[in-house]
Amino acid sequence: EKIDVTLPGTKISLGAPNILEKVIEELEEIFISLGFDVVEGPEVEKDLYNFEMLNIPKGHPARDDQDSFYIENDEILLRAHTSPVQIHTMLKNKEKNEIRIICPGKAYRRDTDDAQHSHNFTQIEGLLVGKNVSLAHLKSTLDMMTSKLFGSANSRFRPSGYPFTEPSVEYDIECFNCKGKGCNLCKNTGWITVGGAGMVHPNVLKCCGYDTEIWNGFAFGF
Ligand code: 2NM
Repeated sequence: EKIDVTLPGTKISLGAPNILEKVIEELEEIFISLGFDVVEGPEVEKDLYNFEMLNIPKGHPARDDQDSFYIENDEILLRAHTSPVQIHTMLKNKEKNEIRIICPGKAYRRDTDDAQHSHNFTQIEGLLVGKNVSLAHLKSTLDMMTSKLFGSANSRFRPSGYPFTEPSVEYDIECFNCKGKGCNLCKNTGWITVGGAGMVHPNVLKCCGYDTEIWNGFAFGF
């Protein structure tokens, strides 16, 4: 038996980076340059970390069986957001000093898949815990992120309501397609919602062992 070494080799086709991984890596670099650490955690979580410690009490609509994937029993579920990673990080921080993290990863919800929904979507959440942290720090951090990601864009906060932040806001940027004039991409509003954010609710900080007379913080989720 002979091998013809002059035969052409098997052609290896090039793959392409996954588009979600690309955006995550880009955002990780942006936030690392701002002094944040990247933290990951489990996708199977306890109800305690996914809801209870985030100031989402029993009976809140967000806990409804219809919204979450409970497995085994009513205490274990596929995480509905990456926020439990932030809770674990605050609990592990025994010295109770400053925290600056982002938590990228998959989240699971009982949504019907369409152009804007997925039952298994990709998220990036962020948490900063410090002293005298303000909404202005939050907005400048988000503006820094969007200007590095998209080039400069006007932005605004709109009032919102989350159980785990107070006050809560939604973060919009001016539509890059029509420059704010209104088009079918931005539903004629001139703005595109990037995500939600707010000042971490004192109940959440207290649950994680932080003295709210000294510490406060902001969080966001996209
Ligand atoms: C969002 C909007 C606002 C958030 C809060 C926390 C924690 F753990 F610090 F309380 N993690 N993520 C948060 C806040 C998430 O997503 C739309």
